[in-house]
Amino acid sequence: MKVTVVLPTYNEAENIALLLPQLLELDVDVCVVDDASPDGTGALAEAFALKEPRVSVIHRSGKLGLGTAYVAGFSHVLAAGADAVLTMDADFSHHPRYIPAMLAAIEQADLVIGSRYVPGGRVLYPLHRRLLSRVANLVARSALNLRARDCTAGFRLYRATVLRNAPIDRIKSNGYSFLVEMLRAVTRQNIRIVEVPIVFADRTLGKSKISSMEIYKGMRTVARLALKGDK
Ligand SMILES: Nc1nc2c(ncn2[C@@H]2O[C@H](COP(=O)(O)OP(=O)(O)OP(=O)(O)O)[C@@H](O)[C@H]2O)c(=O)[nH]1
Ligand SMILES: [Mg+2]
Repeated sequence: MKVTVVLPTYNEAENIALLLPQLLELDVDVCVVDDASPDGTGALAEAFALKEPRVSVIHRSGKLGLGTAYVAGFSHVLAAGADAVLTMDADFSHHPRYIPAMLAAIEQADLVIGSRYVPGGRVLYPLHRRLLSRVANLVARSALNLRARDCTAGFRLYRATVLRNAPIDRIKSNGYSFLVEMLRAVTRQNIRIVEVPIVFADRTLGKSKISSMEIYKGMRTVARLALKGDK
């Protein structure tokens, strides 16, 4: 099975300098989706791509958001023949050490989630962010009737068929709430979901991009989807 990692980046130069070599030790290809990061992440990724044919880079014109970065990455890697697509944050919150367990789990599943909220999973965030993450997850899960324990996780491994059958171009949200809307879109296909426990660590390098605007937009997305019902 050819597995490609879609790695959205915005100002993650220090992190990808360490992460790309670790990913390349695994049996995966990598597609970096960089939004013209001012810190030179795009150029650094390009230097890796020159040396290593398993790395490709999509350069976008500016910070266009996490959701559209995933969508751009999905179309690129599906066209290049990926059988499964892994998404993860580039800041080591999603540690590559969990990827082998996720790759093993996809043999019996259509979607594997690197999950903070199954036994063995944990979140090493400061208390206020832990609470925020819990509440966001609980609200999304109950309002939208989602089957996963961790509905807001960006650490996911999708079979290509799942992505091909999902109405991705109809997804309206772009930032972090894209993940919830995406989960809702794919779980309508009645797919097999397996959650692999992960310990989610806070970033140690680089800066956070999440803003209170994103949190507000996330709540608005859940409300919009819940009100729409099953239509
Ligand atoms: N291409 C692209 N990547 C983005 C954008 N926004 C965030 N990212 C990347 O998406 C991943 C998650 O973003 P983070 O800033 O780590 O968000 P977070 O994990 O909620 O916040 P922290 O806990 O502070 O790290 C990281 O790899 C970012 O570099 C964007 O607009 N475009
Ligand atoms: Mg992060």
